Amino acid sequence: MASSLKNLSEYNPKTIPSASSMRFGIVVSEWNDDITSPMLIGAVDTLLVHGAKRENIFIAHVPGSFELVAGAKLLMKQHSPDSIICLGSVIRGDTPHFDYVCMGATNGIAALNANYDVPFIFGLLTTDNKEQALERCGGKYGNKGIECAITAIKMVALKQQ
Ligand code: INI
Repeated sequence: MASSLKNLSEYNPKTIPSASSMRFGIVVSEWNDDITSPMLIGAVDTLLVHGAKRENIFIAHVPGSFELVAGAKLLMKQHSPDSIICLGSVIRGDTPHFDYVCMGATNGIAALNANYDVPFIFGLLTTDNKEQALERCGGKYGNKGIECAITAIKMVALKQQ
């Protein structure tokens, strides 16, 4: 299991660069919003804790995880942020739909990273059930939104070096 050994919220704050001059986009899926809302809060709070200004965080809500890529492209066009965090939760059901949504979002986010000179952060929870998702949006394995915010700050700092 990808996160069985890692708490997604744990990091050493001393190693995180200041985000005070950075601009961030966050695109978040409304599907499973009981999962994605705490991820969004975790991401925003973490950016603020590390110095980002509220007016430099641009948030777009999209209907489902399949729309994360289109939402990220819109944010890019409208606000030109230094990094975009993509947050979604796909939970396996009885049909192969799960696989197609995961594949579309994952390939799309990878393509954005390849085509833009900006880091797009992969905050898509892909779980077999709701319990696993709850464990990763503020439960026993931490909050994926926090991990993504830290990753975004680190990637912007890497580019600015
Ligand atoms: N979208 C999600 O973000 N999570 C899901 O679990 C999900 N399921 O299970 O169907 C889901 N489907 C919607 C999809 O992302 C698109 O919004 C829809 O297909 C319209 O394009």
